[in-house]
Amino acid sequence: DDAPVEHARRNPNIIITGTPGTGKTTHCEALAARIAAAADGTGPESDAALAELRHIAVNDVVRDGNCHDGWDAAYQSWLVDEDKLLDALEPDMTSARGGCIVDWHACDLFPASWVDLVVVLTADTEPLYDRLALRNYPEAKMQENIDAEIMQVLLAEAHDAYEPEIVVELASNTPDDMEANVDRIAAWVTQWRKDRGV
Ligand code: DAT
Repeated sequence: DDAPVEHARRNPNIIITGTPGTGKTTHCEALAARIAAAADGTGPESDAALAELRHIAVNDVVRDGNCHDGWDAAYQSWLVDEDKLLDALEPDMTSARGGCIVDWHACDLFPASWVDLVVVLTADTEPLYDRLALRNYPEAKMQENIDAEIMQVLLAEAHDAYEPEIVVELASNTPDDMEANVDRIAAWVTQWRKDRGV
């Protein structure tokens, strides 16, 4: 039947994903600043719904929670143990509070039941190349990431793993894009809570 299902979470869990360099960290930091302002009452009234959200930097969880089998020096990344990572994230992601904003360069590891919105950030080749060049990525890693972005790997991964209604693609080429994206995510959170009478 069509009876509405009571949602177990008070706040939506949001995955911010995208190829390295598309702007996940930058977007999450901007969101975290708005969350902090909403929580301490210095933000605009229109951001009130953000007060209970929190940013979980998955890279920090991997490093601090030892959710890896070491550092791959040639590739300059952790060899992530996904089972350990999911165990570390589970208490927050399945809590009644919810409201976890999680940024990671993959998304299909997260169980669909944990996820209310998947934001796939995308960037054009030119700005992405410039951003990755500044990081001094090894050539192979650079090329792999540029190729993955051109092939829209993350977008395909998100669409394979989650319902189409919860996957949104947002362009992240300019500071204006970022500002618009953060506004849009904040507005989406507000609407999500309103729809559920939170
Ligand atoms: P990620 O976390 O996805 O690897 P990031 O947030 O660290 O990416 O961003 C990489 C660099 O690009 C950083 O110097 C900020 C810049 N950047 C990200 N999004 C941008 C945007 N929409 N406009 C301009 N610069 C952006």
